[in-house]
Amino acid sequence: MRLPSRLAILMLALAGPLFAETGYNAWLRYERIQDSNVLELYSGLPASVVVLESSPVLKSAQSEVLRAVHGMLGRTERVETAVPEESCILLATLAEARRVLRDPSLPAELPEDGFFLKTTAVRGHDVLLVTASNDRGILYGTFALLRKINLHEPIDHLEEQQGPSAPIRWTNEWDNLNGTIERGYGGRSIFFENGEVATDLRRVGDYARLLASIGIDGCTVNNVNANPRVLSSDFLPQLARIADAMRPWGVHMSLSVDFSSPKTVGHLDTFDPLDPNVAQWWKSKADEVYRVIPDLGGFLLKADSEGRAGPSAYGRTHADAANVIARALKPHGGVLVYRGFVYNHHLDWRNLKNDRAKAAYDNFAKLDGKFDDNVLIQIKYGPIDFQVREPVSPLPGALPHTNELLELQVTQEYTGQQRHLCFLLPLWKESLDFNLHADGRDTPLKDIVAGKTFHRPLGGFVGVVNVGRDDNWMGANLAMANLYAFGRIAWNPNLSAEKIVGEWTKQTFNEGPLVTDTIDNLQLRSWRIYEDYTGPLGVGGLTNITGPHYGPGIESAERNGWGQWIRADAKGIGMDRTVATGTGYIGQYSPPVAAMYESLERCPDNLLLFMHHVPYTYVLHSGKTVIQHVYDSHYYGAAQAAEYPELWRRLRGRIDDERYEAVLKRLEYQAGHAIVWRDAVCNWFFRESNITDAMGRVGHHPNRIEAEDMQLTGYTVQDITPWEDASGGKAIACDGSSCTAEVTFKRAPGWYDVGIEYFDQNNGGSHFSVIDGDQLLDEWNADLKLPSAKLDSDTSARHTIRGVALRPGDRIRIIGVPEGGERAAIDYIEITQSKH
Ligand code: GCW
Repeated sequence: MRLPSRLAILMLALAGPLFAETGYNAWLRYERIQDSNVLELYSGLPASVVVLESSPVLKSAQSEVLRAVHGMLGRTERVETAVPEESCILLATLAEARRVLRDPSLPAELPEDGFFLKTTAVRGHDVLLVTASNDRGILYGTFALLRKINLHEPIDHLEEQQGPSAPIRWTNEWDNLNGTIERGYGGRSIFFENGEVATDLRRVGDYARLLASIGIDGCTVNNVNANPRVLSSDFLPQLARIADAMRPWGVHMSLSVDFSSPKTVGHLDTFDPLDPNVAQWWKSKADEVYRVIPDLGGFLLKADSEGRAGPSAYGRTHADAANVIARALKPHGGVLVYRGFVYNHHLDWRNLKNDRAKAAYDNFAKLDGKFDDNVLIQIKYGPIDFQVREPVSPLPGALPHTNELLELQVTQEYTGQQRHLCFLLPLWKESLDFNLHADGRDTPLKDIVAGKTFHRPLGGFVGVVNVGRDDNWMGANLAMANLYAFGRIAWNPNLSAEKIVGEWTKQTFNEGPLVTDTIDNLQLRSWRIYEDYTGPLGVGGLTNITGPHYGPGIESAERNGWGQWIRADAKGIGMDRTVATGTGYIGQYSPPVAAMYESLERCPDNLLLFMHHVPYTYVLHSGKTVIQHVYDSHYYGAAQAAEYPELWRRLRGRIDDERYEAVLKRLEYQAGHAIVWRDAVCNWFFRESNITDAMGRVGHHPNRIEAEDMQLTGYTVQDITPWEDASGGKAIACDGSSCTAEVTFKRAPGWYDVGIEYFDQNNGGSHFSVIDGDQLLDEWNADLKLPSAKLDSDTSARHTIRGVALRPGDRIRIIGVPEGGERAAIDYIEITQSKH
């Protein structure tokens, strides 16, 4: 029997917002294949796609085949519910496949969510089989098959088995019920608006499809800083709609819960985890939740951290807290995920023995073995907080009797917030491959968290993603590679960064080697370059940690309770975390790892300042002093970032204009902001150490004219705080309706690029125009949507006017027109000889 109508299925598959080239379809664009040699590879593709049983997930798999084949090959498959007398693509469970095909080479069993792709035959007809032990596995196998076509790989002799590295592969979304997203940089929530679940959840379904295509099987939809309302009875039916939207893609919803819920939602007078009424409350609540959402993955709990309620209120342990909820979830097959990110953010900075990095281990290692078997501890890869460079947390090696999850951050909170290109997979790979030598064995992190090392029943990977309503989900097209990479690495941590990024680029853009090579190369280098111009030698984030975690704010880390100290003074820098003289953090590692970090000789340069306090003149393995390394790496990193737009421009006309322009704008902005970072860090270190740059760059900017030195009409000079956020510590701002800054050009006649370093606050949209004599050179609005309303490194941005003919005596005038609270402020102009 033929299903109702293949057109109907195709229409269904193609329904939903079909944006042109906004990035909405991400890596599932299924671009039409033009190359006849490639098309030839699929000439034998069967014309029918067969699904023997009906389920929402199998329907998704089938519709995906139709959509992809239609997109890439321009053909419309016939849909069938029985194997026809002709070749077919068969999507079937292993049990069904064995019954229908009688192929003895089929495996007896497959791991959950794993799949087997096989070219086989029945009654003399070819069968392209996608089989698995469960429907979700079939869906994953289908995506794997379609990916092969998207990558232009042959599919005529398939015999391939794959399974996920770990049972849990989830994302966390830090969405608030009011529609905002904590550390989200891609627009407002797709799940919530105005305190309710969003009315239109089509995007949620589309997101679940993207997640399924990379093997993600769970999604925690609300912020770990959880609003207790999620557990209130009237809210649950709304949440069920989200679960409904994701279910056809095999994605389980889970919820972040607040530990004080028995009191705040349940109106008990306590939330003490050992109180029987509290235990009963969690039990009834879990029963209620599962009545409404039967396939809920479980609950996620952030307790006793950053002001969240927790068991310490009653002198109880994290195990007491986790287990009381886990027991309520257990009868329903749910898990309780407990965040390992627990630390005191009121640490006394004066005490040199205090160390936030020790917190996770100190809190949890002693509780190993005390957690129920449906509890998992979710641990960030580093001991601090998603910094651009951290050592691997020692905690995973210290929990042999506890289920673990590794938490990675896809949203670029500390790594440029999607305005900077920073492809994080190389960082994750380094962490995953790191050998913690737990138990004196070879124990790479990836094996521990997957549950392999200690033979745990559960384990896996969590990515904090925070997608939003922007067309391209994350606010930047190239940042979507981080999401793709997270899914692929959670599926198989042994895949190389080159392979994964290659897959992503080819599916997201197209097959031209110039395009793919350029983009792969940009992505693969971007994390280290970001590290180079932002944070040297493992010192940690030099960003404004009490603000938006974005631009430089070097001393913001010091002299407060947050514990991200860099311990810099006039002589030296770095946290002494040694056992011998420091905080003792290094002693949390197994002996071989501890021995490496404890020793100045053996500690790798890139973590030196995380582990040791050294003088600025300390000589690295590279032969450079610490201070010269800081200068050199920041100049090198900024110079590399300056090349990004140049490299990108080579792709003009080779990819669609929409994404070409959107990415170019970001890369140009990044090149400018890398200079803000470079100068802030170098100037700050220079002032602190009083050691000059051997290359003579730091503090010398011969092409720069400070705004405060220009002839000003209306503009007033402002001191900028912190001082390193502006060149010379000063800027000019306009409090009238329009102000002017003017300077006479005195250099040789020629072609120049004129860069204007201005401040793009988020509380207005000032207008700038630049005039040479009577001629308007350029004008623009300050509308970059940067994360601050102040004049500081978060808002400092550069606008470059290229190829301007200048000669001595030219009067260059900048006219700033403020708008709203934004003051059309300017830091400096920089006039360099044009390369073009
Ligand atoms: O790094 C911090 C973030 C917080 C976040 C916290 C966490 C959701 O700045 O915004 O809170 O980590 O991971 O819980």
